[in-house]
Amino acid sequence: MDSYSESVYNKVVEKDPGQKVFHQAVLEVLETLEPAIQKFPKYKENAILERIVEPERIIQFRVPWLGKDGKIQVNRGYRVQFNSAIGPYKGGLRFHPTVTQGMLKFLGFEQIFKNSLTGLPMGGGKGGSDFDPKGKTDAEVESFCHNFMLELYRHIGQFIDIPAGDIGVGGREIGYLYGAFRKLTNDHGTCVLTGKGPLYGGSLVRPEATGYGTVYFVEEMLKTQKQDMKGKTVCVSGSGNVAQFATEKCIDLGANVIALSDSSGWIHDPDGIDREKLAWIKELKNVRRGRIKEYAEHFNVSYSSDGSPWSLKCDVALPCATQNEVDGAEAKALVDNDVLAVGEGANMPCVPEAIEIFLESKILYGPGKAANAGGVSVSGLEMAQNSMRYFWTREEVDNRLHEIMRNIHASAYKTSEMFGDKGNYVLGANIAGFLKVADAMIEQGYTA
Ligand code: NDP
Ligand code: 2IT
Repeated sequence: MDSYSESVYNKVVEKDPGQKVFHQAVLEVLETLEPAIQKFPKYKENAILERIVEPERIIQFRVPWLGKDGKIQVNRGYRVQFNSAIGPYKGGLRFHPTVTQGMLKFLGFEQIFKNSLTGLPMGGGKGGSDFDPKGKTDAEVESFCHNFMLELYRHIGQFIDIPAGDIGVGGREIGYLYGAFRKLTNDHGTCVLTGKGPLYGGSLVRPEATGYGTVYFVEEMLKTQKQDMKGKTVCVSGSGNVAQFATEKCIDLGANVIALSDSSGWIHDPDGIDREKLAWIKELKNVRRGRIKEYAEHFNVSYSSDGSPWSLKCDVALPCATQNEVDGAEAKALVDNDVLAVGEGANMPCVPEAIEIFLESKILYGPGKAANAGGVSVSGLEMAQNSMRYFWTREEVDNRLHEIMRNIHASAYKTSEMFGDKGNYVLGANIAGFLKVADAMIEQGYTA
């Protein structure tokens, strides 16, 4: 890195030495922005890098709630309002016991560039809690969501900050959060959350959007090599929202998904997951809230709590679980097994060494900021529909999602070419996302 970028990175580490995943996300972006920073001196002159790594605002709050035994529990809630240069803060809420301020800063930082790439007017934010929804009753989750909103409601709004789902926050949680917001504010019909149920203002195709969008992005990458998804063998990690709908779109396009996972282990189904099996998985995960191991028992396939799906031979790999889930050895195994394309449904699922291996081997590698932008894109479309007080059909939303994913691919590809590394989607996506936000920051003056 040049000395300017390096000094910005060193300050980030010095200020918050414990926030490792945030450092990782910042380092990747700074390294890839270098050609743009060198080409356009205005970014250094306007201290854009120093400003863009610092969240505009972070809210941290206490969330007391009632356990099923009637005892008071306490968790920590956060909202990181990272950058609002091009639109109100926009990004999901994560409920997972590992959530820290540093994790939400990494996710909020990534969201700035992702949201910019969608072409819609959305800034970057992220929030959540160290609350663990696993094993909790519906009543406990409802109590937590109500108490979380009891503080969050004063910081969000359709023109301020619009949260949505992420790990541990799906339709059930958004429903409870929205109900609490409505009760607290006597305000219905404005778009304060996305991912709402279609009965109360949600957009069709929002649940499917991240997974579908990831596969649309992979399709675009494959097209550059005159390939498509038909007949491809696919490994997917995770079995939550993103993994389920990535699998569904693979089935739609004639590909064969042979692996899925959760945080306990992974299944290998060599015959492939068909629509019926996928419907069974959706019921298992979204209704019964069970473990993927039950799939192996029910369909008599193999299950392992060691290793990962990345040891299998596949044409396409879709990490759709969580950050840093693909290490260097797994990336090497994928490349050695002739993987054609990797599309990140999750945020930052590949460690830096894995990314380097993918880039060096010249496989098609679609980073999360581009490949998983379909979710937030349809969130943007939900906001648009709510503003119009109107609904689009499923087909209309899906067509718009598809077009947005094609545009994101074209923009990342074109930018990689412009900056001298054609086909490096990491560089292309980071620079394309950055330029728009950085220019908006400059136009609005240094205090904005
Ligand atoms: P879900 O909560 O629906 O599913 C998460 C899945 O990942 C589960 O199978 C979960 O297993 C697994 N998982 C979570 N944490 C870990 C871990 N530490 N180790 C191994 N497996 C883990 O979340 P989503 O599907 O919504 O999110 C998945 C990824 O996609 C995240 O990185 C998220 O940030 C990203 N994303 C989500 C978007 C959305 O619209 N929902 C949009 C863009 C990106 P288990 O049940 O055992 O915990
Ligand atoms: O990481 C992400 O892009 C999301 N969790 C979705 C954010 C959103 O506002 O829909």
